[in-house]
Amino acid sequence: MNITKAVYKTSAVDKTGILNDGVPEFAFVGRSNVGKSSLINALVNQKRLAKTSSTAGLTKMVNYFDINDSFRFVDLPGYGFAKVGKGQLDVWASLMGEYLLTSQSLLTVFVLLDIRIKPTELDKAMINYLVYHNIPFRLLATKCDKLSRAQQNKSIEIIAKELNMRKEFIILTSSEKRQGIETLLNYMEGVLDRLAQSDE
Ligand SMILES: Nc1nc2c(ncn2[C@@H]2O[C@H](COP(=O)(O)OP(=O)(O)OP(=O)(O)O)[C@@H](O)[C@H]2O)c(=O)[nH]1
Ligand SMILES: [Mg+2]
Repeated sequence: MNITKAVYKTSAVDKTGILNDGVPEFAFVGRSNVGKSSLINALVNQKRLAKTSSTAGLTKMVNYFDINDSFRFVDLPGYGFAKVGKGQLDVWASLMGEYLLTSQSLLTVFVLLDIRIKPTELDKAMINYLVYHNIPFRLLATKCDKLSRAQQNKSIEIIAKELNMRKEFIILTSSEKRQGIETLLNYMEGVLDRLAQSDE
């Protein structure tokens, strides 16, 4: 699949802003700074569609991007940002919960994990939440350019074991080197094709 058009649509700061107009969505979640916005930019081949930052906790809203006039990417706020106070954490949890549970056209949630870091309790909580609520998801390892191929293999085995998943379930990516971008686009194309068939 080629992405030929990608435009910012809107942002939701609370549940009233969550879109439910039938357009299929792929959402990106993960710890703050894991590389969600960078991955969206790599997928659409633009440098600055989704705002990225070396300052953790930049994306605080649910940001929607229209892709090829037919589906959406949704950049979700990162979790595990140390400087966030309890009040803000509640806002985050309620916005995320609202998004994940009420989005009728959510096709897949991509859970991003830094290839160099063992999954945290928050990563596990997120995955358990998706399993519990029967929300389809895939795991993505990010920033793979930071490791050699041999180290990537080793890390992916550790991560898979920690999460009780098969390592084939994790797609290795690098926004910097465009590793895994085509695999990810093909995966999404497959999901969209199946949706089109089920609608016929
Ligand atoms: N080397 C390398 N750095 C990356 C990669 N992806 C992201 N980064 C860097 O990691 C930092 C965070 O990236 P973002 O895309 O802003 O992360 P995010 O998950 O959107 O963060 P929040 O919006 O704060 O939740 C930036 O400094 C990026 O340049 C990658 O594939 N390789
Ligand atoms: Mg971001």
